[in-house]
Amino acid sequence: MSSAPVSSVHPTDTTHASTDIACDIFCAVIDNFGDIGVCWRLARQLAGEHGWQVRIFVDDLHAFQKLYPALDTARARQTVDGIAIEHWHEPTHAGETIEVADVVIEAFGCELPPVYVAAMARRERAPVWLNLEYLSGEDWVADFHLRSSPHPRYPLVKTFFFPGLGAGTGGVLKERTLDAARAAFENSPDTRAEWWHNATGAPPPDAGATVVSLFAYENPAVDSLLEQWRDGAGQVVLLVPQGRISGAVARFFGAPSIAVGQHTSLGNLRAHALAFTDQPGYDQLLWASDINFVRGEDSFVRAQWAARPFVWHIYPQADDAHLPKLDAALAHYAATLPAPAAAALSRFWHAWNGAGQPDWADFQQHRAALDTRAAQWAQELSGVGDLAGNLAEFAKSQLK
Ligand code: TRH
Repeated sequence: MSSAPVSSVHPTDTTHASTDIACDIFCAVIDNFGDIGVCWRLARQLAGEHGWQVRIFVDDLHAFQKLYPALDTARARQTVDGIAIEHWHEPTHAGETIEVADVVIEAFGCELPPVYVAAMARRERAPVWLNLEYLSGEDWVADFHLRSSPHPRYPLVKTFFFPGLGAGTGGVLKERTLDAARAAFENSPDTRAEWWHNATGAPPPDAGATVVSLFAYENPAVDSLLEQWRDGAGQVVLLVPQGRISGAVARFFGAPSIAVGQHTSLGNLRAHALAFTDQPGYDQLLWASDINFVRGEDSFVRAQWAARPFVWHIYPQADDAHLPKLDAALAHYAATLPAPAAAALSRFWHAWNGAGQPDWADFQQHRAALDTRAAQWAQELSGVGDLAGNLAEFAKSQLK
C-alpha cells in the first residue's frame, strides 16, 4: 500500500536544530516490532526535528525492514533519511571504527558493547549516556525519571529516561507534524477514498458502519468478538494488518489464510486483510478506523494520538507483571470518563487481556463518551511534551 503524501508524518521541521550534536542509539530487538519501532521513530525525530547526526546500531535488520521497506538487510552499514544505520552484531561489535557520540542512548536496557563503553570512558568529554526505558503509566515512573547511576568502574554516569503518561515523566514520542497530518487525512474525502482503494481495493464503507483496526497478539477472546460482530445489529468493517492474529481471523471465516488485499464476510462482519505498512502508513490505518485494537508500546501510543477509542493488548509479562501497567494506563485514560463508561472500558480491556469475555454491546453503548474522552486525552497527553523534545532538551542541558 502506498501512503498518500498529504497525510504522511515526516519529522522535517528543524527549527532550533543543533547539527553539531552526534547521537548513537543502540537497539536490541527482543521480539516483534516495538523495540525498533520506538528507536526508529526517535531517530527520525532527533535528526529531522532537532538536526542531530544520528546513528542507530540495530541487531535485526529484518524486523527493521518491515517498518522501513527500503532498508537493505544485506548491508552492514547504510544511510537512510540522513540517519546512519549499522547492523549490530552483539555483544562486542561497535562499528568499524569506534567513534563515541555526544549522546549515547541504550534502548530498553540493552547492554552497550564493552569496547564502546571503554571508549566512552576515554573520551575527552564524557558523553551523555541515557538508558531509554519501556513506557509505563504507573505513578512511580515520575520518581525514577532522570535518576542517574555512576558506572562501577569508569568515570561515567548513566541516566534513566522514562517515557510516561503523566507529568514529571519523559512523555511519549509525538512528531511536530503529526496533528496536521491527521487533520489533513481526516478533512480530505479524496485522501481517505484513495487510502481505502490502496489498502483494501474497495471504496470507503457506508457512514453507518463501524470500522475497526485489529493489531494484536494471539488472543483467545478473538473468536467471541468476531461472533459478536458477525451477529450484531450494526455493520462492522474489520481491517487486519498481516500479523500474529491474522490466522485466527481467517480460521473464523473458514479459511487457512486471507491474502493481502482480499476480503471476506459473514453476517454483519466484513474483514479485509491488509499489508503490513511502514509507520506513516500505520498511522493512516488508525485514522481511517473508528476504533483501534493496538498492542505493545508504539501502536498503543499512536492510537492515543489518533484520538479515537482504542483497546490495548498489552505485552504479556511473567507473573502478570503487565497487569498493573494496564490499570495504570486506564487510570490516566479513563480519569474523567463518566463512571459507567470507565467501568465498561476497563471490563473490555481486561477481557481482551485474558480476564473474561469482551462484551461489544457494553462497549458500544458508551461510544459517545469514549469518543469525546479520546480527543480530550490526546490533548492532555500533549501537555506532558514530546519524548524526543524532552530528551533533546535534557541532553543539551548536560552538554552545556
Ligand atoms: O510489535 P509489538 O508487539 O512490539 C513490542 C515488542 O514485542 C517489544 O519487545 C515489547 O517490549 C514491546 O512491544 C512492549 O508492538 P508495538 O510496540 O506496537 O510495535 C509495533 C510497531 O509496528 C509500531 O511501530 C507500529 C508498527 N506498524 C507498522 O509500521 N505497520 C503496520 O502495518 C503495523 C500493523 C504496525
